[in-house]
Amino acid sequence: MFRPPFTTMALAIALATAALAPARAQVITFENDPAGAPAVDNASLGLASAYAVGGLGITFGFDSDGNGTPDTPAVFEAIGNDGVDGFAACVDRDTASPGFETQLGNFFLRGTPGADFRLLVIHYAGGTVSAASGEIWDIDASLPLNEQYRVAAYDALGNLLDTIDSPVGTQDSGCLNTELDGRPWTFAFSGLTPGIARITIDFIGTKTQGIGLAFNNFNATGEGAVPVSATSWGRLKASYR
Ligand SMILES: [Ca+2]
Ligand SMILES: [Ca+2]
Ligand SMILES: [Ca+2]
Ligand SMILES: [Ca+2]
Repeated sequence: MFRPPFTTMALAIALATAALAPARAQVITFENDPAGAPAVDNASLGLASAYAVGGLGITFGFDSDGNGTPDTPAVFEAIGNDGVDGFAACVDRDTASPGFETQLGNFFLRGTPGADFRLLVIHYAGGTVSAASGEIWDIDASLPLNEQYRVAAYDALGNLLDTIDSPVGTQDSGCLNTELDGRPWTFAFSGLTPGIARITIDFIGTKTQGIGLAFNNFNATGEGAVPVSATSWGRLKASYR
């Protein structure tokens, strides 16, 4: 039977969208708050405000005094230079290097800029998972001082399951940087038993000020899925008209 090209293309797009849907649902992109409302620049993500992923509740917060309990909310940060920002990169503040714009989206999660934030705590309520991944953006340096992060996974009893250290930023921030300026570094845990109940991110670089954390695309239940933004789909569909 003759099938017009448009119908074939529409079918292909529908199938691709359906195939992507489950993975996208699991990735917290920080484009929306846990209630589903669009993120707002500099707005706090409440310490008890949980993203629902499957039957789990995922919360984020900074433990700034090191007592084991989050006390300082994380903050939604809009891309671009808007006065209070999360990172400085070649193109502009809070702006992805070319080719990484879709991966960053329009928002990410940050801490309060300044001194060491101590610890970002990601907490799972309602169960545990064996795998998770996420992105830390713009790991660079203010030579001779550098940036580096340590990501740790713990079980429900507080036992350490695994640790992943980021690369060390060995080049200054800016356009001469060939490492991670304006780019993501992805950590991924997998196959962990008895299951991850808490993930922490600690700054372990040598910098003592100007330390930030730009966090994005947290896949709470699996590894390494990069979301396809609504904007990209819109453009893709428009290009086939
Ligand atoms: Ca994002
Ligand atoms: Ca801002
Ligand atoms: Ca910004
Ligand atoms: Ca930078």
